[in-house]
Amino acid sequence: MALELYGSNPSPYVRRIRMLLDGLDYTFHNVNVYDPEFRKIYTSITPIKKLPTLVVDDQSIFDSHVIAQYLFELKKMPALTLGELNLISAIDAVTDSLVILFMGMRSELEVSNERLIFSLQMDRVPTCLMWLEEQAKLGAFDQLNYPTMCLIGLIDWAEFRQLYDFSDFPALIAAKQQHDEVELVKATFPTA
Ligand SMILES: N[C@@H](CCC(=O)N[C@@H](CS)C(=O)NCC(=O)O)C(=O)O
Repeated sequence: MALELYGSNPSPYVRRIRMLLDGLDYTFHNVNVYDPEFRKIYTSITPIKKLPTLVVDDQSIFDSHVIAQYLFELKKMPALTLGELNLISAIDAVTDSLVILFMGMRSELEVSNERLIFSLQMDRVPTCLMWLEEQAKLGAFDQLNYPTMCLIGLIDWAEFRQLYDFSDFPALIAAKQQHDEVELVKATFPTA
């Protein structure tokens, strides 16, 4: 079985999959999803044209959630609980909102509370982080499990891109820092 992962180095959605792929033999294609030439090729791999995509022999698997489900089954790991899925949904909500704000800036739009699309994201990010902060205090991220990999991906990416200051959420920072020295975490840290 050949596993090929299409992703980029800093992407939070890709990093969680790279961590989950630990122990499996796979090829990593580090690509630029915004490059028009690459997008032409990528159409034949995924119509969604987002990262990550995992190609297993001739089968493409789109979206980190479906890839994760596939890898959980492949590695015979227990299915995620509803509580864990909620953690991931809240982390994804923050990630998606920061992506929208980032794309707004890259598109040279007015990224402010005056624009509905951006004010919705600016409202969602702190409420999700406050909820996640409470979960962190309860120990939700003490193990280096899949939700924790998702959290690490979010915080390191947002800091790498200078998109968000997490200092109002010390329990989340502390939860992430518990795992900073793990080889797998260090090996997948975002780089330019
Ligand atoms: N729900 C998707 C989100 C993936 C996603 O947004 N990936 C970003 C990179 S971090 C991307 O490919 N963006 C390109 C685009 O939106 O066209 C997943 O979980 O895989």
